[in-house]
Amino acid sequence: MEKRRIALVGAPVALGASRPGCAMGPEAMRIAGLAEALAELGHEVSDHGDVAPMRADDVSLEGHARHAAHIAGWARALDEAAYGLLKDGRLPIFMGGDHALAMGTVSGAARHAHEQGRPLCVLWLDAHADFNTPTTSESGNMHGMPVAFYCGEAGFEGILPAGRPTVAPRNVFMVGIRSVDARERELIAARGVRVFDMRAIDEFGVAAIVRRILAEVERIGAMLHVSLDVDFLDPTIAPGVGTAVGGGANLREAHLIMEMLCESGLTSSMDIAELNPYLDERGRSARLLADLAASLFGRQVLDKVSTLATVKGLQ
Ligand code: EXY
Ligand code: MN
Ligand code: MN
Ligand code: MN
Repeated sequence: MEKRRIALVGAPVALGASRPGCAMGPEAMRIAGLAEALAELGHEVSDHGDVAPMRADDVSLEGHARHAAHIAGWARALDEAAYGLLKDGRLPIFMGGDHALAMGTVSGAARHAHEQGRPLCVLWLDAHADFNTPTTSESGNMHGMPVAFYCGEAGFEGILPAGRPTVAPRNVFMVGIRSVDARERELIAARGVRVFDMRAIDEFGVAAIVRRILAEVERIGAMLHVSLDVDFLDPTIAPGVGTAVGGGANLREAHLIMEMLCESGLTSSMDIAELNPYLDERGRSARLLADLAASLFGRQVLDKVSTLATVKGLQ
């Protein structure tokens, strides 16, 4: 694959979730050797350290949104970080941090794409839809709201300057979904978000689904932000997460998605969200995430051409 200028950025957002621990995520990803794994593949890798939240005392939201001003400060800082790094020709990987981080990272990516005259697509790998608003949320946890935010739903006014580019809901592709609140379900259906739940994975397989998504991204000439929530994976392989839901993606499905993303060359930015090292088992979730990121950026066990030739020889 083409050699990329990859920028690692820590985003230790923690107050979007109710269980503490996600603030340790970036450090765990560093210890798991993410930078080294990517550099070994020939990419230019730089670690930009951890982002700090900006001030956003001016923000107060109607409804139920815990720590709204603090999360707004993160959204502002991460929007700037994503936008600036992309503009500089880098491929940022944001190491979370709970998923509220995507309010900023995706908004920054959408702003950059808009300036390039291109749409932004988002591949949202998650057990959850994260499409609540302060009005619909039962928990008030803002890590359940980032997609609604960057798609421009009402209720988040004042977090970023008015008029910022949003993501068209039909350009959001959710894969692995298996836990959606009642009012969230109505919203994602009404807005036309494209959802491939676990049932779809079981029925069609991840290859058919991802092929279709990538063909659409290519067709519309979009940039692609990949947002990987640890709870997309089955908790038996990735226990280091506070919102585990059984029946998630297995190791082979997750690697296949990463390998297909790699072959497409379409990924322009990425989040690794919700890693909670306090709940992990001796770093195994962090190591798995580093392995998956390495697959996305070119690691393969065997050369695909020779593997296919062997398969052909059997026919
Ligand atoms: N839908 C639930 C809520 O809004 O509280 C659960 C959200 C979990 C969010 C995790 C990060 O994906
Ligand atoms: Mn999530
Ligand atoms: Mn989730
Ligand atoms: Mn692999």
